[in-house]
Amino acid sequence: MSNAKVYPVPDDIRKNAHITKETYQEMYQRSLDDPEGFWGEQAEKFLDWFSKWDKVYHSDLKNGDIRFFEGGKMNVAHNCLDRHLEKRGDQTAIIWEGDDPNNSEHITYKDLHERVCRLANAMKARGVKKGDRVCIYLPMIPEAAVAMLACARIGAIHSIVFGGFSPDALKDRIQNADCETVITADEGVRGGRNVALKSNADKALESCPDVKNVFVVKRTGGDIDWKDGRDIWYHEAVADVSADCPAEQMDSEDPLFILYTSGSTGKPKGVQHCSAGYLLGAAMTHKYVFDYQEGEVYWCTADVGWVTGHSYIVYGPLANGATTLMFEGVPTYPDASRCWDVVDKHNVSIFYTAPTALRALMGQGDEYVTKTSRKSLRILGTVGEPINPEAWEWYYKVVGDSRCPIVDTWWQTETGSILIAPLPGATDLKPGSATLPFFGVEPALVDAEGKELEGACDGNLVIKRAWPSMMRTVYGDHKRFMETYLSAYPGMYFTGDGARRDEDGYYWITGRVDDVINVSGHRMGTAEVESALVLHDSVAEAAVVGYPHDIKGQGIYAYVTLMAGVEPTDELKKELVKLVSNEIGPIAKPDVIQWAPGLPKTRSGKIMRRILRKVAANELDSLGDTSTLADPTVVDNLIEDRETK
Ligand code: 6R9
Repeated sequence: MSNAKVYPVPDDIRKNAHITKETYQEMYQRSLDDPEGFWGEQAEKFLDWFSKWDKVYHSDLKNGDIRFFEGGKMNVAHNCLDRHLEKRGDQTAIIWEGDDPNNSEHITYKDLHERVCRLANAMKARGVKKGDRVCIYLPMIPEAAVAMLACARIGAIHSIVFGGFSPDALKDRIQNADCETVITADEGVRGGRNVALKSNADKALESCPDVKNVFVVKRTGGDIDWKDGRDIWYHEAVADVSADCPAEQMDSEDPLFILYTSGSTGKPKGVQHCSAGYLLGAAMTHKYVFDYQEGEVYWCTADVGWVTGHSYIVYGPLANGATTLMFEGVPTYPDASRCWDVVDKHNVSIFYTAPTALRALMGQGDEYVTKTSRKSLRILGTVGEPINPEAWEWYYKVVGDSRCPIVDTWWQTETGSILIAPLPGATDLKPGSATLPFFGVEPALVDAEGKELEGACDGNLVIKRAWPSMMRTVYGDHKRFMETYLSAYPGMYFTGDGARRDEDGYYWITGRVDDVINVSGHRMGTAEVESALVLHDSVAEAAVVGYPHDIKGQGIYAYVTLMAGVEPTDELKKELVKLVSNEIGPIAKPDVIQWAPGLPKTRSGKIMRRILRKVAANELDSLGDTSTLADPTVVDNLIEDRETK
């Protein structure tokens, strides 16, 4: 891959970009050499303060004590709304695109401000105050953003639970964070189907006696149960209160939100983020990584239930006074042109999505894309998993008409904002590489003993110093924070990912370290083998895991989803083995290929390799928790096919 194709920065992008090659180098160096000066300046430039901080930062990764702009007073909702009112009160803040293509809405900054103030007052009237935790269990409707900002306005800490999670998962999260207030809707709507939210919440709440208030948004008007005294119609609650609600003065380090995320062990942990540092990270990266220009429409397709929705639908764009598009539906409804239809309908300039969505759309054929205009598009982005060069090229050529740089953004729930990514006007692209670190981010690769590796190499990805939007703790469990992230390599943050650095200093994320396979002593990223497999015209998607092998230690087991209409044959298996062998080397040849009509994925679209490893190893009685899968029956089918493979 050292001879990977390079896509230089296009001239027209470079000319107007916020950051060019020269300014990137200069600012990056300064951010490491003079962090006090650098972060102080950025915090003044990007945020509005009620009063200044005492100290720019305190970073003690050994003890997990990280503070930025301590003593400074600010408010996140004020920064996302109030300060914009004078200049852009009548500008659209949120374009909401409903599941039904005939249903959309423009919400101005002024309107959003009023809605936020009203909900903030309605919560206050019900006793919600600074420091309280509020659970948000909503579909992708404007009220989700309103609820986040209303919490921020009064200093309550939100904990969003993805609308696709089960009652059990919701219950665990409400209990863990001791939430007394829940904001939900009667039903959600996705892909033409209604999703029961209130009834899920009711089930969860049977085991949550401490919940006193349940605000219910009327989205569909469907039938729901009602508990008097606890349940409140959202629209009635906000109609009853004043539209004036001063923003609480928060300290920079006061928590803004908790977001649960799964690790390799135990129950999901509540990743806790602070106010000022988090917002600075989200705002800076939104502006620079996407090269956001005044007046552009920006669309991130994530759900607000994931960190990407927090930072790049709501907080980053609104802090920058941008117009952010919020989409209720799915990319394949009513058909696979939907995303591009929406781009044309709303003149979207920047489009940010996940590789898994791209691969799915790629499998449907190019016509769904090419029949749309997409001429408003300027920048494309990806997030969530390594993007295989094949999907990257498709995104670049077919979606972007070979005009639009693709920013492959590496980051995590824990990092709060993008840490490694190209900047459109500054970074030449290599398909499949997240490229270079953002300002203030000092990545390194270490071996298993924690020894830092130099030059072009492979290793565990760590970050050597704190950055403003870094998580501050695991809610209620600082010990777990230390153990999970800061103990493996003392003094450094361990990402859990493996990466390769090439001779240009570019980073290539190879996937979670536990997804790396060791075949006859050779380390290999599952993503590498997957990328090779999907090069084949007949392959829509592939997932690769290691399994115990008598001679090699680990063998390579590949689950392959074929394009619609392709016959699975032994001949095709041979072709695929040969393809991988040609692409990477004989060492990477899959030992087993199993046809997989579907792959087990989380609701955020990540392939659950843990389960695939168990099926491959034939450890069928220890599959573990499958409740967070989007479609648990996929696993049964894989097990059935395994026997006949
Ligand atoms: C933002 C988000 C984090 C994990 C991360 C890594 C994988 C995310 C990636 C990527 C390769 C990218 N990941 N972005 N891998 N290239 N551009 O996805 O957060 O849900 O917490 O997942 O996702 O493995 O460690 P989260």
